[in-house]
Amino acid sequence: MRITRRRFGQTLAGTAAAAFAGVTLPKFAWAQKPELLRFPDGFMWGCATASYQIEGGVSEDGRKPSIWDTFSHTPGKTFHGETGDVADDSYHLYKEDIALLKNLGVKCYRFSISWSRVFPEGTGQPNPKGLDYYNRVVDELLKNGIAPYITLFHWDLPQALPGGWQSRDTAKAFGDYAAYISRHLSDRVGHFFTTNEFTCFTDIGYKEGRFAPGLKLSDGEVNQIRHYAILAHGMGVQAIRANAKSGTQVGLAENATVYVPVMEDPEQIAAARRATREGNAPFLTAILEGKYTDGYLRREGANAPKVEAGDMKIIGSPLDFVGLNAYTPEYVRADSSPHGYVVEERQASYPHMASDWLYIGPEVTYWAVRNVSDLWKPRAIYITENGCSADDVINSAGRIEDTDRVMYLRNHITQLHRAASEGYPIKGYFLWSLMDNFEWADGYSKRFGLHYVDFKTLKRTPKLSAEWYTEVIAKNAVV
Ligand code: GBH
Repeated sequence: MRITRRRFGQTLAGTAAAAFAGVTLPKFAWAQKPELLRFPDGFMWGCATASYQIEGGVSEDGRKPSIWDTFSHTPGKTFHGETGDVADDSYHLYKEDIALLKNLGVKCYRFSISWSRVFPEGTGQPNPKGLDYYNRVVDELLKNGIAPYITLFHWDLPQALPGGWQSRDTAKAFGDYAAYISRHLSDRVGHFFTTNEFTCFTDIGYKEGRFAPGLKLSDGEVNQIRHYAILAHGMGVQAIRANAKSGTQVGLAENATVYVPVMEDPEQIAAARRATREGNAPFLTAILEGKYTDGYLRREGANAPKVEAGDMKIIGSPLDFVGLNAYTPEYVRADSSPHGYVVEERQASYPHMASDWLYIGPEVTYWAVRNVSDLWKPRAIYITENGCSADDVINSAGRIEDTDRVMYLRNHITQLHRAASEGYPIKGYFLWSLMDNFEWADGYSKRFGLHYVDFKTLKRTPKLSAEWYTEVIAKNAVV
């Protein structure tokens, strides 16, 4: 087909067309350099970390152990018996870490508070020196123009709490802790996440035993733990509402299972929505609907959680935003089973990053936002974590050329751009992670950072991905 000058001109913006006046036009419109994929003005680019993974300083200034101190010091539980005793030593090096954030140009930083630094016994008397550390971090961030976003609970439960998440009292203790933190920090911190990733501190800790506290309890016991966990979230939301400065925004950071339709037709997309609702029934669905689905209660039968009057109302407390940690997809197809969908089995050849579980599927970043948004219409959504492990090495020039991580991130952020451009209420993105850190049961063997950390010297070195992310933030676009 012949493309006339007139037709071609219509496909270009006025300024671009003017630039071509008088020159021979290329044959096809798509030969033009495309515009960058820009994000909405004010989009919040950030990085994320968590207390036990970066802080070290485990017995300083009155901090007492969390269940992760106990677990990592138990032989055989973590890679090479590694622990968070020192980690990145961010307890002492936090100013250096905030300088790294500043160099990236991030607008915000998501970090978590070590509950047992502030309440060494989990409840009762607070430890002012513990809070002081977070006062220093918050002040240093603000001094550098970076908005602090605080996660209250990222798995490091105070060891002193009797029964841990097996006890309903732990939910109540979490509410008291949330009240105290929000009372003292909300003059400077505008956003709080209650908990991070329910399955990791309930199912993986209490059923599979691969995370702290390393138990293998029955389905009924685990469902009760899950219930106390979401109850804690709800109590936390209410405590923050009652104690924080007005206008403080509250949400959570959840690794909801992300269902990607096998193809984009209305039937498969509807199946992905159904799967999102049922597949996340014990956690996100219960929180955003204020009830357990009939399907979940039926499936669990006698093992379903015991719910006290008023619990579901607390659990369903309205949120200002939903935070989604997006890593790995499940592919779903519509079928005629009672739920109307089937989750596809993963082929052995399906590609993954350095962590065996980290299957590559950039569409998760789009579908995480879209499924949750279509189902529950939250006011705002953040991607609270996305990133990957890679087998980083320092080359002979002293550089870490992590092109695989850049590939991973570029594709995910492109998918996030799609969600933003379709009008979904996506407000920000936190890259996991600012720097290599203690990767839980994998110890220091899996690196997720934009900065390489030499765990002997604690020296931080920016990787190629840090350079790349700096450009993304500066241009507010995929680069
Ligand atoms: C997040 O979890 C965490 O919030 C963060 O602390 C962590 O460092 C980051 O991602 C990277 O892992 O034992 O093989 O079954 C992501 C979700 C769920 C992934 C638990 C690893 C256990 C893997 N994680 N899963 S395996």
